Amino acid sequence: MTKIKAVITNAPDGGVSVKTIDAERSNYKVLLSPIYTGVCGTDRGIVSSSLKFAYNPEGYDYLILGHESICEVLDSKVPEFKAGDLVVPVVRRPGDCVNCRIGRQDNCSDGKKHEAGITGMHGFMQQTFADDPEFLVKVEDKSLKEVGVLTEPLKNVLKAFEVFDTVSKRAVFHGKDSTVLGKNVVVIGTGCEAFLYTMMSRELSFNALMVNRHPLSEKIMKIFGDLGLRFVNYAEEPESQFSAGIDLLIDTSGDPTTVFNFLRKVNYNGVVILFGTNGKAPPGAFTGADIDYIVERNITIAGTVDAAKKHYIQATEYLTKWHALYGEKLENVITEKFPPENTAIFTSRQKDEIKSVIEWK
Ligand code: DN4
Ligand code: BGC
Ligand code: ZN
Repeated sequence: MTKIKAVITNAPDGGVSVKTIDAERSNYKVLLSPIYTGVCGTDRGIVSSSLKFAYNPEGYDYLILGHESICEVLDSKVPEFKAGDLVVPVVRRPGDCVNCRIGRQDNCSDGKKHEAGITGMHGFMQQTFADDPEFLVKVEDKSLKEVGVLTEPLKNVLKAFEVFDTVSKRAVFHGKDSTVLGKNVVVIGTGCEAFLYTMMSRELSFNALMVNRHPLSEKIMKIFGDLGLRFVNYAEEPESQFSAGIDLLIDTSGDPTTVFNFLRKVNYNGVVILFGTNGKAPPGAFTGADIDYIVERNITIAGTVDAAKKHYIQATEYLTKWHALYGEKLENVITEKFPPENTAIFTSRQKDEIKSVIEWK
């Protein structure tokens, strides 16, 4: 048994804290230590209990947090990995349904999958942990030691674009030149996932715009501006910003009122991707006229969660490309690094935050 530090929640005394636990670390295939672990809306939802689906692993009265991680291999007993490799562990672990059995536990059909740091499985916010090679994605580019922590949130975006590709085929979505040039994506929200959706939309040649209901700080405007990303404060900007309509609407806010306000601007054969979740959002008014609008325009609304291992691999490839293009400008998206003991970061978004991470020394 070794004593290790872990960030835990869901214990009988509530909240979030750092606990020293006894851990068995002699029987492993790959032994890992985290370099950075990201904190996101999901972690905060678990800690505040607004996300009702989180639960502790069997036999435990607490849950070790952490699902966004970049780790170093400490030791490996399998040929695929060696000490010093950079890896990202996969969040979702398969149950026994047909989707889980083909490596698509992101589309689990009976809810019996588990998610590290979320549902029934300890997460990656612990000084060392063991994992199976099947659930590890190698990050070949060693310069991604920092931004590699964005692999996990970016994999969700890649799956969402796969969903978009599938559902947009019901009618011709592309332009006459076979591209999406001139097609408009609006991303609701300005957090890390919204940022990654906007980067990816632009990568795919869409016109991409991030929106929020308030102005952004100078610091965040500069980070987005340096990366050439566009933002509109919809509470102040004129409607003309959206006069060409929206071809693909992506929501990261989980706010029904905002989603339906923007949905009313979606073009014929448009697609709406619902991604943000917010159990505490006030109900929105959804009318018969809204149903008419959606029906008459063949609008597709698709929810999407998680992603498959192939999306993690694609995410490392895009991060390698973007890091080579933007360097420090991309690194600035990691807006602050905290020690594990700073548990206040789990209670609310930090000022000027895009991605806050825990740094494991
Ligand atoms: P986040 O950093 O909390 O981002 C949420 C963003 O939505 C913030 O920028 C909010 O702005 C913004 N927002 C809230 N209300 C509105 C509104 N009415 N109009 C415009 N913007 C608004 O969280 P994240 O980026 O880590 O994740 C985004 C969401 O996706 C969360 O709800 C996660 O639970 C969910 N998520 C889903 C999956 C999945 O389906 C994976 C990861 C995350 P402000 O209020 O902070 O200014 O697999
Ligand atoms: C993770 C997903 C997970 C989801 C659960 C997200 O933060 O990125 O992998 O499925 O939370 O809602
Ligand atoms: Zn997350």
